[in-house]
Amino acid sequence: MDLQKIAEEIDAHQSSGREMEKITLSHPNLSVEEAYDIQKRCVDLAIERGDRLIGWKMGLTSKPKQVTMGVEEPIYGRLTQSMELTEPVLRLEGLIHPRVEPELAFVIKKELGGDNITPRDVWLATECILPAVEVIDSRYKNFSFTHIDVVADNASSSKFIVGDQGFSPYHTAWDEVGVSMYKNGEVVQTGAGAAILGHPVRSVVELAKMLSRSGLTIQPGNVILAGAVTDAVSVSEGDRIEVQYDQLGSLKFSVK
Ligand code: 0L1
Ligand code: MG
Repeated sequence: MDLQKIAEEIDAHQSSGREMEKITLSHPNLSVEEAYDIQKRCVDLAIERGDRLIGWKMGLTSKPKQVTMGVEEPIYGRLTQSMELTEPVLRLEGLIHPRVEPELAFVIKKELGGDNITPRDVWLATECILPAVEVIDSRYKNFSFTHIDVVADNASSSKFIVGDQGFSPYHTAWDEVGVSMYKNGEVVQTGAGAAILGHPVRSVVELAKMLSRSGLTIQPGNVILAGAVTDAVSVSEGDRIEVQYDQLGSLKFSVK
């Protein structure tokens, strides 16, 4: 199987914002390892065009989402510089069917890796935690895919925004942080940090373990989107999104 050719096809759809058929329809025997290989090749193509790897995201971090997908572990994706919104505006150009979900982001200051790391190791390696919102945008028609498809499509990574204020890892109990998401002034989702694998720190532990299977580590300076605190919500032109986080303030942006 030509993994590079599959990566080039997905990359073309990621870059142009055109939807595509699931790759498992034409390649039903792909393994999870091959799907991560395709994911890496896609991001390498973006890096060849001048983008830069700046971190990682964890997806399918809530039990209900894992059950829906028929998987028993989360998935990870790669975050690049061009995905980060540097002003509070989400532009729809180049996106297909974006959805937004409130998250917590870890900023890492020390290399983290290995298959036996603990939450204590993560706390020692964390510079700060930031409120964040991820914009997911599957390249597949109708946002419908298998585990293999979504891994190859970089775990639906598209855009993300983080708050300006970083908080000490010891600022609060992160599993108890309550979050309310508003769309055009109406509450559309509520949740708490515990939705992320019981505690967001467990998501970083899991990421380090999953990366170690491929000989990779989390690097100093990396930002990690730990996972969704609530279900994702579709957005369209003119929407105003505000997410309020207990003890962390709020994050707002508009959709244009
Ligand atoms: O970030 C996420 O939890 C989403 C991961 C991929 C699944 C999806 O696109 O809903
Ligand atoms: Mg997410």
